[in-house]
Amino acid sequence: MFIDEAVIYVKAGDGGDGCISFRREKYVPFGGPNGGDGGNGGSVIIEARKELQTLLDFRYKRHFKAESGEQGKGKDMHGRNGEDLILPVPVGTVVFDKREKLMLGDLARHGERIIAAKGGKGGRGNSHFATSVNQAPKNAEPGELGEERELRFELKLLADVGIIGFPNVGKSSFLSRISAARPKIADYPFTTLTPQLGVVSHYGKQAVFADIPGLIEGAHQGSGLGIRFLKHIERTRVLVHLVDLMEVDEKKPMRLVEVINHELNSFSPKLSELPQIFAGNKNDIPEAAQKVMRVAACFKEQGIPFFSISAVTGEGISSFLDAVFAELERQRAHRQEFDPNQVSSDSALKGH
Ligand SMILES: Nc1nc2c(ncn2[C@@H]2O[C@H](COP(=O)(O)OP(=O)(O)OP(=O)(O)O)[C@@H](O)[C@H]2O)c(=O)[nH]1
Ligand SMILES: [Mg+2]
Repeated sequence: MFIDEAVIYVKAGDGGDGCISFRREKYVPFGGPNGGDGGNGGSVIIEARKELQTLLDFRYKRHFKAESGEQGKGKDMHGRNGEDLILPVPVGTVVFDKREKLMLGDLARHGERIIAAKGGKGGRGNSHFATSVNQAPKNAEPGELGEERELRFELKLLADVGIIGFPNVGKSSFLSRISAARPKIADYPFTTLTPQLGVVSHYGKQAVFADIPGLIEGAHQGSGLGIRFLKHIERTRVLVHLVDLMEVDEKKPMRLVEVINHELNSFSPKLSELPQIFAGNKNDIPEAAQKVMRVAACFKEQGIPFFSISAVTGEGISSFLDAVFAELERQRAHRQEFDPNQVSSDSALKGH
């Protein structure tokens, strides 16, 4: 289980002060009070949105303030209310008051909202304070202060994309290149022993990628690290299948792919049916780069797109991610079409 977290500070808008003012009319030396009320401050509202997958955006901006109400004006004019500030979060986000350690809400459905900080009420103007004894009150109420809070968001993440391939092909290097995750990388097989998740943002789209231990032939019979860890990618929607260009036989590149697919199928036929996007890694090494054309041609013959990337230099990764995210969007749309009540991250609530 991987929990995405964010801590932010929110402040609702203050209420505007009530106004002290008196009527001025010709021939009336002391007009009555006509100070208007201050406007209410805007509240900070948290809203669940199904388009969002992670809390990544809150790593860059952490302070949020709603608009304050305007002060009241003369002639009984009410000050303008401050606008509410709506902060979108992914469906499945649980909101806590950090200091009080209090849960404020569990936003389980698209469109659900909670008020995280309430705007201050505007103060009343002096026209409210006239009495029979005091016809010209020189007092008005100040606006209330808006609430402020430190919030903690918690979101259970499920991987959207699984990274598969033989040991040492560069799966962890790829994840560390595209996310803030820092899995162990080393020049020997089975460096990764447990699944690692990373949050990836690509042109405003977000997804969670899972890096898992490498698979080898016979894994389903227990060779290498076996296939038990495949359960961590069972509920992903797209697989990134990496091939080491140094290892691949350029005449029969599909051979390596078939071995992996056989292992996936032995674990779960459903897993082997997930869409896979293929890339040859390590194209920064000249001998590897020389193979790319031929390997790509073999894939193309079968109508399968093939990308050439380097997890070290970053070459080719952007267009590869374009393809991965495009497929992911297709899968998400497909899922919603068949089950409109299910939103993309609701399964996160059910646990892993
Ligand atoms: N030249 C080059 N080396 C790479 C590239 N990607 C990974 N490597 C190297 O390949 C080796 C294996 O990389 P890892 O990222 O640990 O591979 P992995 O697929 O996660 O391996 P396991 O966890 O053992 O399955 C390391 O020495 C990396 O530095 C690449 O694009 N170019
Ligand atoms: Mg690894």
